[in-house]
Amino acid sequence: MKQCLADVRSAVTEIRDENFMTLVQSCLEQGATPLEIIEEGLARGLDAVGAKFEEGEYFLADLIIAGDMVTRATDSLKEKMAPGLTGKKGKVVLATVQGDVHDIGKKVVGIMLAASGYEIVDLGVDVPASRIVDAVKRTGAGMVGLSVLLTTMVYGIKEVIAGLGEAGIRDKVKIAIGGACCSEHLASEMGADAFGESAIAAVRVFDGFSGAQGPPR
Ligand code: B12
Repeated sequence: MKQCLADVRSAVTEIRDENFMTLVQSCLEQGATPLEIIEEGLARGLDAVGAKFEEGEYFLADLIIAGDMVTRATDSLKEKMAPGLTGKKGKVVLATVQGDVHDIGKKVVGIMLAASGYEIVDLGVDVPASRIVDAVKRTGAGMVGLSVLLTTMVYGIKEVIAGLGEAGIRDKVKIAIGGACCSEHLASEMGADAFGESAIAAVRVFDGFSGAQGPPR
């Protein structure tokens, strides 16, 4: 791994905010791609922060600062990524389920999907199932990506699927899930069509879906 990626990773792990954006910028100048910086630097750093939080070494305030550092870096790297084929591969509604405010992974997935040619309708975080179903109907999207990081909120996935069923459009929409607490097993248990473990996997999963027709508008 490039040394600068390891430096970005340890700056996040150790929550060193001073000169952080300069470090990210210099990593770009040394030839790392925005995606490498996000996946190998920022995201791995946050994994370590999460582990320290779980062990009781870090507190909620640390999660907030680390999350903010990574959000700033991700937003700035997004501008450096080449625009995709702007929506040629179809529309994807993205959301973090109700009760869960984790935003970063969903955003990264949105950046990668947009760069690879999807039109993204990002509904944000803590989104009730009814808003997701409404967005699918309004936009005619054939694909939905749900982000879930909290084990306690996984039933949000089932609610979205039930809502699409009640609206009579479940068979027109493909659904993928992802986030720290998700797995293949959870996807099949909840009735989702696929699980993706990373933003790169998300592109593979949605490429497998594309051609999903979406509901009539
Ligand atoms: C940063 C962070 C926060 C920040 C979030 C800031 C923000 N703007 O998003 C804040 C401080 C708000 C936060 C709050 C809390 N958090 Co928190 N948080 C994290 C942390 C450290 C990193 C998450 C992250 O952004 N990772 C980086 C991104 C890039 O990775 P990612 O989300 O996994 O996404 C990637 C893949 O999963 C995938 N993916 C993601 N979404 C999707 C969607 C689709 C469709 C696909 C295909 C793929 C995909 O692709 C992404 C890119 O590669 C995690 C630790 C961890 N290991 O996840 C804990 C963690 C998720 N949090 C946890 C907890 C407990 C909480 C709190 C309950 C703490 C508290 N006591 O209040 C609150 C909950 C608030 C709420 N209601 O949601 C626990 C969850 C435990 C569990 N299993 O339920 C974790 C695992 C920490 C831990 N080890 O204990 N948190």
